[in-house]
Amino acid sequence: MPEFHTNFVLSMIKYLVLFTATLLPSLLLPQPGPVTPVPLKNTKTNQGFWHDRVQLAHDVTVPHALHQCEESGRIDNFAVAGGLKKGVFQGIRFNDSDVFKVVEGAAYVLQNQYDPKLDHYLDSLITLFAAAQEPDGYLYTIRTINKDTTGSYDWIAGPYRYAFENGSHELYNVGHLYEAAVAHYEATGKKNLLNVAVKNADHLVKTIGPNPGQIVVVPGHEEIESALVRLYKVTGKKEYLALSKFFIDMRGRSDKRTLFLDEHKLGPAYFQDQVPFVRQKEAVGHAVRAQYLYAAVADHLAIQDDPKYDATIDAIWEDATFKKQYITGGMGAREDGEAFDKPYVLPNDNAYAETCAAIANMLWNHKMYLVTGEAKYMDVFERVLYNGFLAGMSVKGNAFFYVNPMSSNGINDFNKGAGAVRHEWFGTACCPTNVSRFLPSMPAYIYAMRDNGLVINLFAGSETNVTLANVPVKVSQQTSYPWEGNVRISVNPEKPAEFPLSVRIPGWATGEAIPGNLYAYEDKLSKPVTLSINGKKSEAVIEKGYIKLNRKWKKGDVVELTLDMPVRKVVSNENIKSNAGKVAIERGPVLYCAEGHDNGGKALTISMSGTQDFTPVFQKEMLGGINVLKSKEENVTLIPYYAWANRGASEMTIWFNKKQ
Ligand code: FUB
Ligand code: ZN
Repeated sequence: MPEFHTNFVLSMIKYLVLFTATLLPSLLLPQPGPVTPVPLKNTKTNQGFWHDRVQLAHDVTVPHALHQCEESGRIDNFAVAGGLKKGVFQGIRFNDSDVFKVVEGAAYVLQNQYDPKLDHYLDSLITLFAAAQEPDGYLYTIRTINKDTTGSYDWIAGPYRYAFENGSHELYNVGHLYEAAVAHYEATGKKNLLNVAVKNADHLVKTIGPNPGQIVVVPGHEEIESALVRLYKVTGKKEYLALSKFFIDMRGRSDKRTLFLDEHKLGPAYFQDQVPFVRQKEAVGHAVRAQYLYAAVADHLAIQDDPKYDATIDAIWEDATFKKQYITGGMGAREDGEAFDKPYVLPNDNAYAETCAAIANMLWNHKMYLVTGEAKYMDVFERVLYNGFLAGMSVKGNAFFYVNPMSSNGINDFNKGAGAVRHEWFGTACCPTNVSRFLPSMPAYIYAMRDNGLVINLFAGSETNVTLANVPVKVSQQTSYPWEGNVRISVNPEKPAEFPLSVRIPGWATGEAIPGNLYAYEDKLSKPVTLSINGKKSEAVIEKGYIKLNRKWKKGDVVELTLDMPVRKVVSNENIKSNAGKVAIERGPVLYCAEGHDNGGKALTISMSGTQDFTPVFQKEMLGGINVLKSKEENVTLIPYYAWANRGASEMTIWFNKKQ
């Protein structure tokens, strides 16, 4: 047999064995009993902290991002690729993804509150996407526009699509297309965008895989793995699920790794391609790529159990959460490679903690929660939500941090040329567009369904409509959270019905700052949670992070909860050298910082005495309405970390030296 032929046959056998070894066992295993998310459409925010922000997404953030996509030529790229306009490709090779991400966000906006103008505008964009798509389904505007050119576009103009996938983002871009398509279909019932996504995914199914004539590719920037699962869920096309799994299982095995340009000196670990996924043990490499991969693994586990995936993802989650996470929930300490650093290496002033990595952390943890029902994942989610994520956007919703340091001298430019403040947009606009898609989707994370009952995971003024024990039920919450710990839950089944209502009691309310021992409250004190049902005091039994109330509910039932919200001092694990001898301040889920604006221009030199006491004072007109913390004895004022840098550049710190 000629050598070429032998190699070909051998590699086919290799792929067949790998494919059978990884895919088959999972097909034979029973389904796990996961939590079911409550669809976004069922839940509406109606008052308070999150309602204001969901409204902001509709009024400001999403329109702003769409406008920026127009101004920067991102939308024109589709028109040019589709031959509807003359021009050149503008921007960076992953610019298509930004447009898809904002369309996804716009689709959530429509789900929250229908807006015919926005709906029509999206249709006009979808016409451009369809025009830019090549006849066989391929969609990547930079290549379509530059097919026949040479020079700086050589790597794109070459004959092989996906040949440079570990740098090109071809698959990353269309991953975001699929997510947008599903969200748009769910919002409008229209298939115009879904059809573009399906045509592209069908092209991928044909092109990539273990069969003769197909190519083996590992996505250089994960994202499509989760997106394919999502597309499978609306289309029922099992081949999408299989391709997603193929992408996960081929990590560390691709033949195309030689093309990788190792500018960050992380090797293939930069995109989690160092060894097969099930042999990976730590969170490594680019923090967004990594967490999108881990989120996709959780997607698969929610559909089909797989002990190897399970063990691997648990080990990686513990490594990331227990050793590599900022107090904000930020991930990826290293600027070089936008990557995870070694355990406990979490510098403060030059922290990277990309906004996208915070969002990825939430997505990953929520998906882990859906697989397991464990409160610890929602504890991490909540920490990121109020801190690492929310800091990524301005209180007005139209300026963004790409990088999120834990301290700043107010001078050094850490934010990609924007200085020490947020910027309205970036050349690489991954963060503003990720905020645009996450913010309006927030109501989807408030509730879930489990054991034929409803779970309240987040406190937010809202109402959800679900069917429990075959009875339509409306459940609503009224709350001043996160400023106060009072929550009033109304349960209104159409007719009396028995089902469990579970309420997550955040770790912070029972003395645990974060799962693991990376950060801890200096004192363990907090008053027990109080609970009443229809005005009658009831014992608040917290089991594994939840109070579970199983009873026959009737119209007008009211559950009231009070969580004590003292101001707490937080200390770090002693292995984090950058926080040695320092303390941070939190109240409820909100992490505080000192900003020069409130403290005579200085923040970095503020130190805390052991007895220093803070009083929360609500300031309605300040920074969108916040509780500031005031300390009489030292004349120190703290504001929520998420609200810093909204009044111009200034010194800021989260961690304070302890006074000796
Ligand atoms: O590569 C696409 C996105 O741009 C990444 O997720 C971000 O980290 C930024 O590099
Ligand atoms: Zn980003």
